[in-house]
Amino acid sequence: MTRCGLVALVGAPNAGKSTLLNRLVGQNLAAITPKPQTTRFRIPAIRTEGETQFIFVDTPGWVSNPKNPWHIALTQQSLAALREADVSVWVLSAAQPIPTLPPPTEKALQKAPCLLAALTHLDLYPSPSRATKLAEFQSKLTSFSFQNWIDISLDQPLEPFLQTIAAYLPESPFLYPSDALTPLPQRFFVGEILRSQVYQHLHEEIPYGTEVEITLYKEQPERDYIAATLYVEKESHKPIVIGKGGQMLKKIGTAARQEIEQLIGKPVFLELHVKVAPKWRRSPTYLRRLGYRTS
Ligand SMILES: Nc1nc2c(ncn2[C@@H]2O[C@H](COP(=O)(O)OP(=O)(O)OP(=O)(O)O)[C@@H](O)[C@H]2O)c(=O)[nH]1
Ligand SMILES: [Mg+2]
Repeated sequence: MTRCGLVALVGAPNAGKSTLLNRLVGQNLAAITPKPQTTRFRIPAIRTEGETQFIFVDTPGWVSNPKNPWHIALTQQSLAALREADVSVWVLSAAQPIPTLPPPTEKALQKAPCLLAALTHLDLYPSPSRATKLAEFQSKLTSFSFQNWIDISLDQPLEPFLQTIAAYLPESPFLYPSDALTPLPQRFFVGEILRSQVYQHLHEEIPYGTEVEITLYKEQPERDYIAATLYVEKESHKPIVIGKGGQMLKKIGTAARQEIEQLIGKPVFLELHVKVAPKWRRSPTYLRRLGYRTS
């Protein structure tokens, strides 16, 4: 009998959820940056091994002190992933303080049918303090019933983690073909690449206040044609994203185009526009348009 199920990767911003997702499926699907709130939507990614199919779901980091409807929409996605999951993995960074949780998230984690703790960033500690750090997390998080604690920092193998999860997955036929990687369309990942380039090239509030909409994705035999709009929150942000003589937008576009071409394996024509969506992070209408569920 085969096993198959949803495995939610949840946690605070910057905990290392997307890094773990990419390691688990051996592909750079989710954007990774040193800045928080890199992931904004749920990203399912599939790994099939023998009789087991894992459907991992990367999620946006939850926001402990939400300041706007966007923060709430981000947190809601990790809650939705927890509701659907067969196994929930709380990704905890040893480089961050023991996290505070938004109350609905705390409840959801306490109710999760199967909860695992996965520690990241322990590679930053030499061996005696590595064990102490792990013990410190275990002693502070006693109100949750973890089935297991696993160190999945960058220097650790993934096998013990995969074997533990496999044991908790329900018996079920596979939900996807065994060579499937993700049910999301390529244009979603094009948006991710663009946003990660915005994160890498721009600083302070700008990356958080920028969202990407792919407005046209035309597949052609020789060269795909993609048009995208970068929405910024304020008129004053527009010239920063565009740069002097269009230099910044050009840099972002060139770097993104190269990554997109690697992803899809053929040349791409990428057209970028910058528009102002006033205070989009506070506007349910803009949030819905940009793909967020606001209720
Ligand atoms: N040293 C070390 N760095 C790590 C580890 N895991 C992730 N990182 C780094 O931590 C930073 C954040 O990683 P992400 O995977 O983007 O974190 P995330 O939880 O997906 O963050 P959000 O999407 O913003 O919620 C990146 O700079 C990673 O390279 C780890 O185990 N050890
Ligand atoms: Mg992420």
